[in-house]
Amino acid sequence: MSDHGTMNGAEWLAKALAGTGMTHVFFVESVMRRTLLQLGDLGVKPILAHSEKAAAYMADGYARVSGRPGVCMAQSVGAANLASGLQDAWLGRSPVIALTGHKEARFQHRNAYQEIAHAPLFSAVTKFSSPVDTTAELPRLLRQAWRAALAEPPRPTHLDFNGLQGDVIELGQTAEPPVLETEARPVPVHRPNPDDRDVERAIALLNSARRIAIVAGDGAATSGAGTELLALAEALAAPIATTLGARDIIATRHRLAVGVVGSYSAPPANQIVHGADLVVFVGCDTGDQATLNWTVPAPDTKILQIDADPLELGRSYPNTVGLLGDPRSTLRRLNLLIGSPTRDPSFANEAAAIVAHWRSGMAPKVNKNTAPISVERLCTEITAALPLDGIVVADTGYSGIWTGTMIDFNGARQSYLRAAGSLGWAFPASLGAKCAAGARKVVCFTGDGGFYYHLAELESARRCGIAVTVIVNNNSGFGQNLTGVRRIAGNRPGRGEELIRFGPTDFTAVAASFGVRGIRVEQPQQIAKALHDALAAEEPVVIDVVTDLEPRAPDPWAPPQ
Ligand SMILES: Cc1ncc(C[n+]2csc(CCOP(=O)(O)OP(=O)(O)O)c2C)c(N)n1
Repeated sequence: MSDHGTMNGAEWLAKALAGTGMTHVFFVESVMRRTLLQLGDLGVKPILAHSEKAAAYMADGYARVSGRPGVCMAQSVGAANLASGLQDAWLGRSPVIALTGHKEARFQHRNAYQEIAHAPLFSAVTKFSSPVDTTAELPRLLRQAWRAALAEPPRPTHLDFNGLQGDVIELGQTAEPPVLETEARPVPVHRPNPDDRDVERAIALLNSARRIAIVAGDGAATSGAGTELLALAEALAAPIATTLGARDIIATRHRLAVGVVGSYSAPPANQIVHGADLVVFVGCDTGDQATLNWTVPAPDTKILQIDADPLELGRSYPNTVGLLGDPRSTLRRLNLLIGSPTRDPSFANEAAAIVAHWRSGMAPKVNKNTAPISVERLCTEITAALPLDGIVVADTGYSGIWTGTMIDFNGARQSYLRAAGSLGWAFPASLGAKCAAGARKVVCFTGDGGFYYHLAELESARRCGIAVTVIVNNNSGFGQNLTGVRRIAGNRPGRGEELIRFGPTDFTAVAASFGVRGIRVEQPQQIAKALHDALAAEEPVVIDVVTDLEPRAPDPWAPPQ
């Protein structure tokens, strides 16, 4: 602080961020060195990543676990890489704040080295993006970026600082207090309640339906609405399906839980939701993944939809009664009004029978006791080993389907984070998640294809002491894509496999070269001990599980054409 009660931009930024309770930021050198040093002095740990995309994924994992903004930073030429890493945070509704530098005005429009326009790069992946040209503007613009990131729906925001390294802003002075918010709150920051008239319509609809299915989406999970969801489901004898992102919202073994619905699912949930005469979407984006391309439920199904974002109400299903409100608050209100009606339990019983039938059909794979290891067995072992407050971070593709269908969660303090679609997201995201998780254990589940993307972050994990357990489902290829490639290649043996096969690679040797402990698992009997040892360790551990490329993850049930 100078004599005049002012401070430079670096000090302001560091104090403002530290004042929010943030514990880590994620970056690639060369950016905002003064700010990063001051952040370190204030107890906020700067995590140096090996690529900007990984830094963005780390900030995303941090944000998803903490419910608070995750911050990532890159210099001008790294901005495009950083923006590409925000795609998953955008799709996954995660409050990531990206800070970049850009060259000063005198460099613009004259072939400046290493620089293209940043605004177009960030326009598709942020809901607020602004240049910050002077230190005087920094406080209000950072407050705006902060509020916008947290506002419903939470999504990335971006500030582009004057100076290649954002450094021009760091030098100017400001007299504003370094404060970003009046009260530190996680998402959802506000919990609005729906209009009385809409609530009346909703109650009438619920009372008139016989076969009600609930679909809890990512917004319901963010809202922490599990208890209220179960209460409504019990009162209505309604099975609960979830999106992949809400897999952890209720105990997955609860008798009303029917699993993940949509395209990354096992058959029961689709079949059950499709058989409902009223579907209650709670905090669900009703996108193609959640609805199997808008076929589950069928397009003309009666819908009651609860969402805190008015743009979501009726977006994909025309026959919708909408309740604009926070899922948890809104469900509380509905529960009070609905009371304990006498309901016919036959739809819930039907649903439970479908789930039980599917589970018994999976038993041979779950219990498979020989090599090659079945992924269903691996997932069941993860269920058994996961601490009561453990966190699973899953990559996209089969990693999402397998973990979302075959790992069970207790509906209490266990968490499940999944990639919103970007292959390779899980490993860096798990590192960020661990930074926010404190003593909670974090398990990353990735295929070898996904793990290859950001192998270099093994070095970051070791250097920064980020103790995650990385489970690599090592089938030496892009397993999920085998079916599609074979279809195009005319099912001729071997044809097209060069499009999807890798390895074989021993990821324990890769890990060892980074100074990270590895455990190789080739037999199903070795899984339990490997998980036990890795989870007991206070260091990162890679469990390299050798599996086979051929087995297929569960296929979703689709309605008859
Ligand atoms: C950035 C990106 N590129 C490509 C894809 C397409 N894709 C989805 S799953 C997948 C294969 C994943 O392979 P791996 O991680 O080894 O898991 P496996 O399917 O073998 O279990 C690919 C290429 C994607 N989702 N994201």
